[in-house]
Amino acid sequence: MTSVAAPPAHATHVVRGACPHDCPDTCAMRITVQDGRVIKIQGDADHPTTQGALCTKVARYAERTYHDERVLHPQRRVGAKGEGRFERVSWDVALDDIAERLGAIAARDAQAIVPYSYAGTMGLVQGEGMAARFFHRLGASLLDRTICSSAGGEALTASYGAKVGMHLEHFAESRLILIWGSNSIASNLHFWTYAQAAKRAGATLVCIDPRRTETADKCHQHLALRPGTDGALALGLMHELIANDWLDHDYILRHTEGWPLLRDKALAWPPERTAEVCGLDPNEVRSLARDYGTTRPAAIRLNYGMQRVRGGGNAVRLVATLPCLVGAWRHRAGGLLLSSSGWFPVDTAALQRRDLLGARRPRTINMSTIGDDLLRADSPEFGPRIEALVVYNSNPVAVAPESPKVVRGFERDDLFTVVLEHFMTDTADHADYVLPATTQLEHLDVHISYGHTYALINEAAVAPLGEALPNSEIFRRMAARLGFDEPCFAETDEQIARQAFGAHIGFDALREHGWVKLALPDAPFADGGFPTPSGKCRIDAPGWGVPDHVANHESRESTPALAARFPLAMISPPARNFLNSSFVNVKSLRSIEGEPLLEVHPVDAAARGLVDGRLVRVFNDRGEYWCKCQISERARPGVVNGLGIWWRKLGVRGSNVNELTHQRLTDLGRAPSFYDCLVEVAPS
Ligand SMILES: Nc1nc2c(c(=O)[nH]1)N[C@H]1C(S)=C(S)[C@@H](COP(=O)(O)OP(=O)(O)OC[C@H]3O[C@@H](n4cnc5c(=O)[nH]c(N)nc54)[C@H](O)[C@@H]3O)O[C@H]1N2
Ligand SMILES: Nc1nc2c(c(=O)[nH]1)N[C@H]1C(S)=C(S)[C@@H](COP(=O)(O)OP(=O)(O)OC[C@H]3O[C@@H](n4cnc5c(=O)[nH]c(N)nc54)[C@H](O)[C@@H]3O)O[C@H]1N2
Ligand SMILES: [Mo]
Repeated sequence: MTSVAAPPAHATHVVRGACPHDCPDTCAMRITVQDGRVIKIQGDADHPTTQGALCTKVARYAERTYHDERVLHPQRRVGAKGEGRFERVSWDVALDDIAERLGAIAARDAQAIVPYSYAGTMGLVQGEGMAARFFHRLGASLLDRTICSSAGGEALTASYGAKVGMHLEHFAESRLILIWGSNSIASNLHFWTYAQAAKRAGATLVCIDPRRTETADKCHQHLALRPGTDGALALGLMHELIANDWLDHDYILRHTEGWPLLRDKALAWPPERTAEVCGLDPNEVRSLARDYGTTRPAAIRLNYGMQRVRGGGNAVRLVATLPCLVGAWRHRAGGLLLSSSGWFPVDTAALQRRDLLGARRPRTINMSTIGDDLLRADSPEFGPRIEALVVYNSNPVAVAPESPKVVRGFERDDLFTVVLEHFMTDTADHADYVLPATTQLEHLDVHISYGHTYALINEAAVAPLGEALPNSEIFRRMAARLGFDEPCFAETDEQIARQAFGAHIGFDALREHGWVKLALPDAPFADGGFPTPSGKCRIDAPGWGVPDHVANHESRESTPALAARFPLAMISPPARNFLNSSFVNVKSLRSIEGEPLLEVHPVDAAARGLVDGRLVRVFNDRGEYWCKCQISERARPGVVNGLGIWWRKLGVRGSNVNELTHQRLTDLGRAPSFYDCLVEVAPS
């Protein structure tokens, strides 16, 4: 027997972590632990893209983990739904009752049970690992996870064949960077580091965003177009590339298919028409086209902000065509990055075990229409009424569109709702059971990134707090109670993590180094080689056709009568110090954000008698949202910016921006059109 010396009292050790949040940066973290408690969280200085820096939010992750409002024991509802009154119960009581309730529903039709989850953690183990196995084995409804990126994701797949693009690091060498539909400083900070390096080396930065963001402030130019007109702008740029022959004919010929069809469409978009639709000056269109047509290498950092409108998918396809037209891909610092997630060799079949469905083909529920779907009755088209929801890694009552309907759905007395959470969110308030989940400091996971090309490990730094359990363990225990005896339900988190990348990225290498860089070509499409069947960029894609500008669901052009009553377009981009609805309850971050705000241009404010700093009522036919008015030129005329997804209960009069958004979907990807929303504003 070997004896191990006890560590000296108060010794510290450092554990490798990965930020779990839904953000392109997926930072490598170093977690310092003392006496079983995390005392410090830092960005890993050795990780190439983290470079030792974390954002304000995650630098405070310990504050989140040790928050005195953490849910640390299973809770059973005693009050009315939404009231938030619960009593503590044991794990056995909670899990026995949940298994019995779900089992009884499944005996009639398991499709009446719906999992509801998104990217509260992006981990492959605590995300759709054991959870997906559980729901597949059960035969529950499938969930179409569309709430964030599926319009752009489908668009990239149509054009390039997968969600792939430039390496983050190479932006530092670009001479021109278009930051398109992204507030990088707020939501993609580690990209901004590379953009800054390029700027110092003489590159021009252009921001394309209806809002004058902090990122726009620091770019050389800002094109404040109307929301939902990016497709028109891309067509207008193409018009100028054609007219001035700034095209790379050789690249187009060898590495694209369908250009003549799009070329004809683009010829109908001279700068004047483009400017009229986009709300820009024709010279802004001309000068951007000249810069893009004549500067090498030119890169586009497209991001998901611009695809949350009806035509978001077509717009992404149009923008994604631009680097092919000018041959920007020839250089490693040219091309486009929307997402890098498609580069990762994730073994989804092993993680999620769809084969456990057998011959069953359950219906699919779109998470973006959960408001309507919870209120639907049985019907041949819809299938059974939803009788049970199991929510994890998501806060739908705050984040899903058209919350008046979402709330009504969650308030149904005949709905059985289980929520796995860290906190009593708006969604947890509506649960029958709230089950305490571990945070990233308390569980093992492995991660990919959608903004860089490194796989990462997250080791458990400390033991779970209270009675919290990892999501994986909660589903493992539910599976056991329902008698699921396939060997995959007995696998440990480490066994699941070891399957995540198959043989491509070894778990032991992740454990040893903390991260592993994917082996990819430097300039992936310098000589074509897109992951499509032909290896070409599909400008005309079978089943998708040729992209075109698609007007918003709600706008002056498409719905003039509605626009007469609700003349302002509202976008609702993230608040810098929150991560969607996460961190709203971390006091230090909430105090930086202050209160829910609506930015209104001075001209629009004057026309309505709005006063800076006063409460306003923002409304349309769907609902009302109260917040503080900030009169500011960050808003363009005709557009108001409702910042951040506040918890309803921490907002004004229990409301947040999603009171106003609708459930109509995007052209591709079946996604919500959060930023395609007409409203009116009045003093309150
Ligand atoms: N601090 C912080 N970081 C985050 C998040 C957060 O909530 N807070 N959220 C994370 C998540 S889930 C995601 S998906 C990513 C999102 O990250 P990005 O896709 O980079 O999007 P955002 O920074 O949210 O930027 C959206 C920007 O798009 C602009 N915009 C709105 N409508 C349009 C339009 O029609 N056209 C154009 N061109 N621009 C438009 C908005 O004004 C806003 O500045 O960020 C992640 N990072
Ligand atoms: N109006 C408007 N609405 C929007 C957006 C917008 O820009 N405007 N953005 C949309 C976008 S891009 C997105 S991605 C969605 C985001 O929607 P969600 O994915 O629902 O994101 P969050 O609001 O951050 O909620 C995640 C929840 O998961 C919990 N969580 C975190 N880690 C774990 C874990 O390990 N286990 C368990 N059980 N729970 C965990 C957190 O405590 C948090 O409450 O919102 C969308 N909604
Ligand atoms: Mo997102």
